[in-house]
Amino acid sequence: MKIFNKLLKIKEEKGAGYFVLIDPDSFSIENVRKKVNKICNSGVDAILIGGSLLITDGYNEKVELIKKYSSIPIILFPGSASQIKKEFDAVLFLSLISSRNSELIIGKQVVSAPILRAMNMETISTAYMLIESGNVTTAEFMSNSKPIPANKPDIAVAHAIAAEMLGFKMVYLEAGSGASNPVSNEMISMVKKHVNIPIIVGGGITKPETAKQKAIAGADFIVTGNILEKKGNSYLMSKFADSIHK
Ligand code: 1GP
Repeated sequence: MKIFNKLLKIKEEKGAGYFVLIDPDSFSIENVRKKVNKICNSGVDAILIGGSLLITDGYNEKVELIKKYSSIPIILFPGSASQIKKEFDAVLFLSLISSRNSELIIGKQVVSAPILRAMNMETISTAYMLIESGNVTTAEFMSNSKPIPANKPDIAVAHAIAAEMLGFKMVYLEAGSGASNPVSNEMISMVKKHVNIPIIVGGGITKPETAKQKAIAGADFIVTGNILEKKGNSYLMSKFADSIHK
């Protein structure tokens, strides 16, 4: 079964799905097995791997080991085309539709599309929107683009409708890693009302109760990253999974 269909099934069966984002820079090769086992045993539905920057060595080896030890899908959340590897089960094929930077909307995708096709990699086209979140996030800085104002859900809605019309499979409402404020429930529910494609929500979600509220507002998949890097414990991950799943 295609990974996208698996994700749809998870959403149907559990109400909403839970993704954990891991940044390859945040752990050592020696810790991969333990880290992946913890994630897979805590009710997480898929592992997203990626980061705007890769600073430390060992990326290739880490991805190979994550694939070896993971019993759930591993999906690339790409910061750049150089992060593509055959070990991924699928790639979130992102287009930064909230920007007006053509390189990030279509340029990078044109460079990576033939590589992905040659690998026969599953691509999940995802309309990626940065939402203003109280501080300048890495994604905002690196993309040199203006996020959608947090108090203008109608702008996010218009982008999401355009994304659906353009044939994207998913929409990602991104407050940015380590955001002070996650995407508001109001914005999520307004986007949900206007489009039928699944909505991923991430950035600054640090409490299971917050994740639950995002799922109730209409998020189909919730992503947490930072909070688990800080507190990396299975208990917290299980709490997130329980709060997100119905
Ligand atoms: C970032 O949405 C993800 O791309 C996760 O954000 O690290 O703040 O959980 P956090």
